[in-house]
Amino acid sequence: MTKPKLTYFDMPVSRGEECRLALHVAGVEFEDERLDRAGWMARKPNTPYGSVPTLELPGGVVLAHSNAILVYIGRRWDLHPKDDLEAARHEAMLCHVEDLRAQAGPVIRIQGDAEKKAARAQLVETTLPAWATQTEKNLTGSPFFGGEKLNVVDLKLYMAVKWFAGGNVDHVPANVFARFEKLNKLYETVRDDARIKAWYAR
Ligand SMILES: N[C@@H](CCC(=O)N[C@@H](CS)C(=O)NCC(=O)O)C(=O)O
Repeated sequence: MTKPKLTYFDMPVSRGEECRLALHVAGVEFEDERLDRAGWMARKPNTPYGSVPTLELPGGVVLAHSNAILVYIGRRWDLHPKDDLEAARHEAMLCHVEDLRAQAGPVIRIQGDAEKKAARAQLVETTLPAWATQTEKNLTGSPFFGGEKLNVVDLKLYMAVKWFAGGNVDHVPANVFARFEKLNKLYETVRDDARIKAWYAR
């Protein structure tokens, strides 16, 4: 094995997609392994933490947990600050996105129509604005989190906003984050970056 292998579901979303984007932006040639449900169930027991994404490196080490993978990619290919304190600030924001997923994920998985609608209304009125307000409080750079340079944290924030901005989540308006100007600017700047466009044009 000569190339790193990124393993995730065959979907352009969430933790797997942000790691793919990080490798792509870093200019790393990688194997983009995409599993279906059956493939995943067979593989799950042999992954480090029973979850994807994983990043297998030449030499056989398998990394797991999206934030660890992103920070590894960022450190190795200059998409994460070298300064320890600034790096910790970026890592806190990576955790903040995982907090959003921990809160919103279970709501999105609710099935019954009435219950789903009520839970998503709560998401729109409370959870998402509270999360975005905290995000903006810490978003001191422009257009990216750390200023003028795109880092892995920006890719993670981009995927978090894209989850809803795509307009694909019933009962959550696509513009739910639009009034959060700094976050929205970061989202649009990542979206319009030539490297990101090239990834989606493949
Ligand atoms: N903290 C982990 C969470 C990983 C996680 O929950 N991954 C989901 C997909 S996004 C998964 O593996 N789901 C399938 C399963 O748990 O069997 C990370 O950041 O990577």
